[in-house]
Amino acid sequence: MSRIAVVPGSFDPVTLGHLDVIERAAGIFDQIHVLVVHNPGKTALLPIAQRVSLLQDSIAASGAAKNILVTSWSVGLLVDYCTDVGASVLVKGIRSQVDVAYETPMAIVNRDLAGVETIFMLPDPAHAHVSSSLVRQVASLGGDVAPYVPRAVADYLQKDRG
Ligand code: COD
Repeated sequence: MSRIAVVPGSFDPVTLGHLDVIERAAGIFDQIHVLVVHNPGKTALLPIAQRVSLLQDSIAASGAAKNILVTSWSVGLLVDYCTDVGASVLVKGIRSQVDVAYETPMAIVNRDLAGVETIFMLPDPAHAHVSSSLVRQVASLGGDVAPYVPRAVADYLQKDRG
């Protein structure tokens, strides 16, 4: 049986930290579904379709695309998507105690609701400080985001700035 894991996130935009978790998960599971989900608690920078496109370009450029599908989900619970596609695992990156506190209740509820397990993956220390919100802030103030994001994202944000 093919083991599918879902790597969900806002990915607004995808960072090198996200990409590292996605690539490592792709080395463990048969199939990875990278799922772009709107987080109502955050003010969005990029439309969902743009985030999907930047993820696809970044994953293709990294050479890890073979068993990775990128899509989005806007209807209902995250675990509804998992049930629909037959995924039994969610993979989340954990950078700090703050991430643990945020993710733990969701992991327990997702198991209660649908029997979907959550696996927490520690970050590569090189990217442990990187977040999409940091990237959005640096970009909005005219700084260079290239050290934190895949090339496709840096080019897109640079172009956007004109
Ligand atoms: N290194 C490693 N991991 C990282 C890094 C990094 N540098 N940066 C981010 N991550 C991890 C995050 O910890 C997270 O696990 C994932 O990557 C995605 O991060 P973001 O910031 O893109 O996405 P979030 O945190 O806004 O998550 C959005 C979700 C929609 C996935 C989340 O809110 C969620 O799981 N919602 C559940 C909705 C639901 O069904 N609720 C009801 C039951 S709980």
